[in-house]
Amino acid sequence: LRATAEPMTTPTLTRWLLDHTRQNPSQEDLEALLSSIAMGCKTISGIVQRAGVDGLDGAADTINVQDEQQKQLDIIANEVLKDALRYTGKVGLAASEEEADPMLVEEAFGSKYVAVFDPLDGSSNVQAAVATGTIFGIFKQNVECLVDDDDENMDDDQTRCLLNALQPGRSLVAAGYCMYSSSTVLVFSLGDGVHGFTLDPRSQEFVLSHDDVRIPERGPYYSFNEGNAKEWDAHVRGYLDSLQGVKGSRYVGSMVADVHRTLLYGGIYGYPADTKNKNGKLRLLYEAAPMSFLVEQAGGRCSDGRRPIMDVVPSSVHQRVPVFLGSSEDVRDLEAFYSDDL
Ligand code: AHM
Ligand code: MG
Repeated sequence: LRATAEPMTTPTLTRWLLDHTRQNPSQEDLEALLSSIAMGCKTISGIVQRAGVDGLDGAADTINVQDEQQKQLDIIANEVLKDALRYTGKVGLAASEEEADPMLVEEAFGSKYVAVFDPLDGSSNVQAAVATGTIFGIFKQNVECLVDDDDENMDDDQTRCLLNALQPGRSLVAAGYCMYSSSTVLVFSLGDGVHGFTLDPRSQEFVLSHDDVRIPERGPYYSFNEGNAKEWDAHVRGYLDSLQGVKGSRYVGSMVADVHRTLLYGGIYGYPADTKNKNGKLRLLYEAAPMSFLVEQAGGRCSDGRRPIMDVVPSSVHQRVPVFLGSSEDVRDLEAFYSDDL
């Protein structure tokens, strides 16, 4: 077959990944991982869309490690993603919002990659059919991980392997999210820009819809849960006061949807610490860090108020962190409100 100079149609994710692998052979593993995650997201998208019909939009009778009542869909989405990752044979360790501890993947002991994910973020919105999403990040293992079943030191080996999950956002090699909303959109970065693909409901293929996403330096919206304002510190309250009459307010209450809008239109998204939650609500490893990776790759900025989120090294899997991310100039303005008391 003779290749034409210009592609005639919008590339599907499958074709885009094939082209990308040809140009970046060293990223072959990552592209295989991304392909499997995309399959998992497609499955979750179908399940979320039918949840009201299938009676799956309610709570489960289980509590997760963070003392949150799980939704039925949290549990299902977690299983779908675990399966999708397991069968790649490339992920040796996986950490999920819905699992107390990172999981060693038996089928792939010793393999190079660590996956972290929030299978269905914003699931409290599901009953109202509001947007939800899957967030994921991929690290390379940085601690040698060899587990020998016959070895009397097996427990020590496993403990050492689990350390691979505690890496800062700066070490991510890929991250992304899939948003389940009026359309299903997969947005990811392999470390060279941000790309978005929309699921075509007819062909069930992801097609390129957002090539090389760049976040504007300033944006028109701020996105905070202002119901918590009384609990915030004076820095955040001061910053929010400075925005009144300057920016519009938009808050879905699903991080994926709020970050997606912020990436496309610009502005700032924040979930600050408050008097009840000293480190905020969002989890560093599988929410804040992957989103920060994407926002930085799109030219934006991410901070906990005083330092880049990407530099925060987790000491535990479910550690929380205050989050401010979005347009670089907007996040700098917020940081200036913190600089007084450094
Ligand atoms: P979850 O992981 O339990 O779904 O919680 C995370 C979600 C984010 O998607 C969202 O930004 C935030 O919680 C909303 O919290 P709140 O309802 O306090 O505004
Ligand atoms: Mg979450």
